Amino acid sequence: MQYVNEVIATVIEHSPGQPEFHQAVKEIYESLIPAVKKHEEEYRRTKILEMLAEPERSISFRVPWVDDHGKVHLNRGYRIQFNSALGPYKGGLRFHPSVNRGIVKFLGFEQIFKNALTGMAIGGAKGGATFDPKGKSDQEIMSFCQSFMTELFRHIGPNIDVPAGDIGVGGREIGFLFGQYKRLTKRFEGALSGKGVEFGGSEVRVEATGYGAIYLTEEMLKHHDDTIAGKKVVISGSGNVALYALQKAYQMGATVVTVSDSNGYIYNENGIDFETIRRIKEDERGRVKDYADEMTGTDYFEGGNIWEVPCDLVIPCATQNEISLDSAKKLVSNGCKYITEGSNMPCTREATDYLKDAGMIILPSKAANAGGVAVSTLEMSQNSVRQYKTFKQLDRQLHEIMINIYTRIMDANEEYDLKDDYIAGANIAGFRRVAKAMRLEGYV
Ligand code: NDP
Ligand code: 2IT
Repeated sequence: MQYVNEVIATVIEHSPGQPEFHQAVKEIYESLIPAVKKHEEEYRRTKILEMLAEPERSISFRVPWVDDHGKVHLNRGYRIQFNSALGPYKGGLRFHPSVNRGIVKFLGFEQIFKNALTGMAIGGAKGGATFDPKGKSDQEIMSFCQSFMTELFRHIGPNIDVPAGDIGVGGREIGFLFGQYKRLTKRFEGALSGKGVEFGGSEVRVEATGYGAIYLTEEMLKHHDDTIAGKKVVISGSGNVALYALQKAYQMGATVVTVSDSNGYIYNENGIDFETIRRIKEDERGRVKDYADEMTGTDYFEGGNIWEVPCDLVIPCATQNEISLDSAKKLVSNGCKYITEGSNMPCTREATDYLKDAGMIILPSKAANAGGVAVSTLEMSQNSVRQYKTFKQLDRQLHEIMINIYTRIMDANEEYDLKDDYIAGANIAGFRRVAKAMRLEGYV
């Protein structure tokens, strides 16, 4: 479609050197074509697609800090406040050496549509830093987080922008960030989500992304007269999302045979034990290799390709573009039927196209990992009315939210006759809500 292609070309031209952002814009906008066609004149006139691809505000800043030996380090921090049509900016912070403007923009752009899909009152944002938390002491992490917040605090707040965790940012980092926010502003308020439950954090936030991914998978499988029980599952990564996807999949009767980190993967045909891997990763900050060293019957494959392991359902939970075209071919030839995207944009464009053509059923990250930001938003609500909800209440709410996301996707699919194209359905359902809010608020 000409309008969509023109916008994609302009976005690429105006954001050189940001391949992940280009990939996200191209994938989302091409899938919106049926919905854009319906309102082409209005969308062209109001430049809605151009507007959506341009962040409302983009902040980058220096983050100096001092290590345990007195050496000075310098990293770059980002916060990209992409769209506030639906509510305060909302989205995670990523601390990883690969972070750059293009990666933060792709994540922030995806977040607009994901947040819209939850049906909640949250805009889209993302942030992060080039900092590598791996191997750093708690004191060094605290020093970095305090320096990061010393700039960020002036840009955020419970009704402005509420950051949370992502790769490299978990409960420990959010605690240090929150402490510094409080010191600088004199305010004890919900300017961050993912806090410890002792100081305003929500039950179920730690589990939310992984659990939500499995709840959505269950809905999808029901629709295909199938169940999670009995499935052989490959999960990549061994961080927050991977661990709790593993736990919930196990509780529902599946066997998760792998998890991984950037060094390699572990395999056990009888399944990976949740409590052991959780202790190694969360309490001891260890590696997946430590699990294989401790548990007989588990093999460790240093540098191995996890996508070669045969399975029925694959749940990538590490990072973007972790599934290449070659890996997609391996998954299909090994008989894998379903993919639930835990990580954001885990497949390259070529991999996605191949998987679709091969008939693989894809639950896109925007829907599959939306449980995290959804419970973050429940944390914001609890903070604003000083309320505490129990694990059971929130787990039930999360489950309902994931079912509603599935329904929204199916409604869009039905309206545009998209069959089981969950990617297009999720994008269209999210887009429609944001586009309408932007129109009602006055575009310019
Ligand atoms: P964590 O930092 O807790 O875990 C990340 C895991 O992925 C680690 O095992 C890490 O291995 C691995 N990993 C990260 N980067 C790479 C890389 N470049 N190559 C290979 N392995 C890598 O992050 P999360 O679990 O929070 O996030 C995982 C994914 O889920 C991300 O895509 C994130 O955007 C997405 N997500 C997270 C949400 C959340 O609530 N936390 C919500 C929605 C989406 P290693 O330790 O070796 O680096
Ligand atoms: O990608 C994501 O949705 C997140 N990292 C979680 C964002 C949040 O605000 O909880």
